[in-house]
Amino acid sequence: MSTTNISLEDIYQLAFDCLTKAGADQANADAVANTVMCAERDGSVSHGLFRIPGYIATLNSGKVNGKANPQPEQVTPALVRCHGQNGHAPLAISRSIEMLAQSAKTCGIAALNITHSHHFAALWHEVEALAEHNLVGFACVSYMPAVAPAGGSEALFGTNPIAFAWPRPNNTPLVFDMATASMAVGEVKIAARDGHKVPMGTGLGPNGELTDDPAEILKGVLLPFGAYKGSAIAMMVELMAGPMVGENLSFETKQNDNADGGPPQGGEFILAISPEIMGGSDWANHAEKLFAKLEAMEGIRLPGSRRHKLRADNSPRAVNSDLIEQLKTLAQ
Ligand code: NDP
Ligand code: PYC
Repeated sequence: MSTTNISLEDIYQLAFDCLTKAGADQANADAVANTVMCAERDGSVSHGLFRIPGYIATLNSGKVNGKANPQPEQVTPALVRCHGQNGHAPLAISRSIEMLAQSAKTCGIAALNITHSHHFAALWHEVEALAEHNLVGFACVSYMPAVAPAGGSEALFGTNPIAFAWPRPNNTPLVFDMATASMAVGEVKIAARDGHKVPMGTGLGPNGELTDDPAEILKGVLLPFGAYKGSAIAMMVELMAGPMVGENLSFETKQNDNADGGPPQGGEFILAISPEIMGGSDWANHAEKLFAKLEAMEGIRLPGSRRHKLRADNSPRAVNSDLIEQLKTLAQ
């Protein structure tokens, strides 16, 4: 694969230009371009520039409103709701997080429901934003059927990611952000594009056979991580990001989607908890004892640490050259 070095500023600008060219207004294009730039910066390549053609497809097909103006509302002291106005999710999220954080600081625990929104990004943005307020964050979102429930071979669950952040005062937060599928679809597509195999157990080919060929899995189905345990968590996400927030289950999402290849409409559930109110003033020091034990163990690293290390490096990123050329054409 040939790559082109591109600065973080140029990554942002390329994404922004593609989005505005396709009809997004300044606020929406800025929110998505920032999410994409942060993903490239942190090495989350499957949710960086790679996603721009999908975002553009939804603007071109008219499925997504590039001029959405989502406004969060305080439903109860501990519940914030944001109707996404059929826009891409990043603007609805960035406009709602502050209200959620203030609610959690008042009530000890608060939730945010986002509906009528199109999520195509990594989830760590939303939970890290809460950790910056010294809050514990949890987020989940569903997708479209791509994953067979454990024991089956037919897609029903989305790749349904969950993300968790634990604030560490004077340090980067502890964050994990993972699909409940063995691998995100984006990662499987990148492996197929770059000619890499994936671990056996990632998914099944079109005839239900186990395979390590990502192109075959894309014609077949992904498996949940951790067999029936991951399957149960994927099911939980279906419920929490669907009926619990007044949104669709993944199979319903697919029935309503126009198959333009971009993110479908769905919901997101985000929870914020104040460990200070919940557990008392020793929460941070107490948690550090666990992190110290983990970091002292041979072969262990904290989730999120790879991304945070990459974030400290401001130098240009190597991006697939064909993708850059495709995006330059879209931006003109
Ligand atoms: P990965 O399997 O790459 O990583 C999952 C988590 O595990 C990360 O927090 C990662 O931390 C951590 N991790 C990885 N290796 C280790 C290790 N050796 N030790 C400790 N921790 C480790 O992610 P996925 O493929 O499951 O998901 C990729 C992205 O796709 C996510 O950001 C997710 O939000 C996104 N996604 C979005 C969807 C949507 O609908 N919007 C749907 C599905 C996925 P680190 O980052 O430091 O490596
Ligand atoms: O990579 O599985 C994925 C995904 C779905 C929606 C956004 N990312």
